[in-house]
Amino acid sequence: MARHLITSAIPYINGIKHLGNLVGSQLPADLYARYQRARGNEVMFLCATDEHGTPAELAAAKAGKPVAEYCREMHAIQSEIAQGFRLSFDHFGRSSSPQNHRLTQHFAGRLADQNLIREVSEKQVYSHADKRFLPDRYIEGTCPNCGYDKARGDQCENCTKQLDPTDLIDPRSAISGSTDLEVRETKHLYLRQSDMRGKLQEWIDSKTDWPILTTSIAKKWLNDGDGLQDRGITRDLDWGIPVKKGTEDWPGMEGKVFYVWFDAPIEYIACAGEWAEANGKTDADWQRWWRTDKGADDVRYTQFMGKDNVPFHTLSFPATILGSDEPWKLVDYIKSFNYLNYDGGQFSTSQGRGVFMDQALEILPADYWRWWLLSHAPESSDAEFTWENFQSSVNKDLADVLGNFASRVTKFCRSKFGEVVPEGGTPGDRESALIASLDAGLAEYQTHMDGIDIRKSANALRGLWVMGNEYLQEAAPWATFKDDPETAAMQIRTALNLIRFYAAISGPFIPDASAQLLTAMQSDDAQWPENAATALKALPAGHAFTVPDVTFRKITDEEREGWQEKFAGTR
Ligand code: B3M
Ligand code: ZN
Repeated sequence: MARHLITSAIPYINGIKHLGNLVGSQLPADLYARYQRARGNEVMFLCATDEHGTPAELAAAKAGKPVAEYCREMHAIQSEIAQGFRLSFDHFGRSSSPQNHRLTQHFAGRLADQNLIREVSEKQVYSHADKRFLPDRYIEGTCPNCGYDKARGDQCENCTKQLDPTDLIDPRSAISGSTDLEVRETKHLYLRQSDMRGKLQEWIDSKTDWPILTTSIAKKWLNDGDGLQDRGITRDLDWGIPVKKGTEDWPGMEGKVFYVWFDAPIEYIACAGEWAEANGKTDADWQRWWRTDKGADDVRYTQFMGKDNVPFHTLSFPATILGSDEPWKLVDYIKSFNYLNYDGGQFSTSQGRGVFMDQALEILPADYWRWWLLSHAPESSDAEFTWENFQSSVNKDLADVLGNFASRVTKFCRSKFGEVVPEGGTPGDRESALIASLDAGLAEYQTHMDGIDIRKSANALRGLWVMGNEYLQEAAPWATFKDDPETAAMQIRTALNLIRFYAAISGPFIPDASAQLLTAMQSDDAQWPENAATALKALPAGHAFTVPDVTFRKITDEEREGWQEKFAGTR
């Protein structure tokens, strides 16, 4: 039995994510976790909310809530939506957990001990009215170059000139509008990533099996010069993990917190600690996933994320881990994704353009979305969601091919033989040919799932469903029945067994339909099939079943048009 540690990039706390976010990390991670469990492997699948940073503070302020309360509520909401999509996390943690506080402070202390942190004095703008330092983007004023009056502290949008906040004429806080600002000297911690170039280069070069998308981004940043600059890992904010050196105070760092991108990936580890606490487990129980000196040396660790997150996972986080010089598990494989666009444009959180996770579940069950998103995952290039494409995939693949197969077979059997697997007849050449193609199809499906080639996996699975339909079409038990009811019984027995076979192998993509079909077949045998010949004997003659309710319904043209209009913008 292999052991798989699987993490999905952790979604920001501020708001409900759209389908593009879902397909870029959490959903494919879930597909892989479900597949590995189905294959009998041991899995630890972790995700969490990313709760620190300015966006969380501002979203809380906008909602008129203390930030801790806002995060608690949003975590509960995101968690419920994740369950709605059947994301099978072993734990859905929070980057604001006590475990992550301790571990982040621990890593900072270790990095300091290894002489990988330096202190830097900087000038920053302080707002008296807001009682805080303002990051560049939260200062506005008039551009000295073109006179545009809403230029930001880092850049003028109008003439694109790069700016320093101190360049702005009449600067003001973008949060409160206050002009009561002052430039103050403040100290920050920098991680000396540049010292680690050699180690990182060597590690990335050893990953010859990574997807091109991941490696090309990693190498671009590594060789670009800019990518491995020393990185500020502290911020002047109230909300976040207080800067400490292990458990000790850090002189001069009072009132400061770690930068969100420093603590967020550490939450992958801390989350396992949260899992242990929530489930009455010991430290040893989670450390066997994360510490190579405590049993994690045989773990395979796979991360899932959108392409914009790749530099943080191929450079910054490994720099933290390698720099600590402690035996933490490093990632073995990084699966990254391009973007999913929406109906001729982009998903937009600010404009409410596109379908958000809560809205999706209000109009159709999870499996419909899971199937479309996974079978169109933006792997080799950006992909686009269109309602026409969604309607046609659902209606053809799910309703016509899989759903209709289950419905025709069970209804025909009920009307001619009753609700039991019929006996009699002997399998012949057609059945042997079916078994041979199923075996080949299953092998192909497994190869693609093992390689996390998601679109190819979906194609292979669809191919297996099609084989059943073609078999039924050619065998035509409704015609056979007239002269040769024994052979028709054998054909229907084969087809009923195919339904259970499909339930067993489709679970990673469409878990609810899979469970429904298994229940209808009155089977609790969800075992991954060894081979088709054995799988097609799982339900013997005389085994009772029921006709399932509609597994997948079709999407009408009116629905499609209505939804297209509804999700065009301004949520
Ligand atoms: N929250 C960005 C994102 O959701 C960020 C990922 C953190 S992974 C450690 O795309
Ligand atoms: Zn300008």
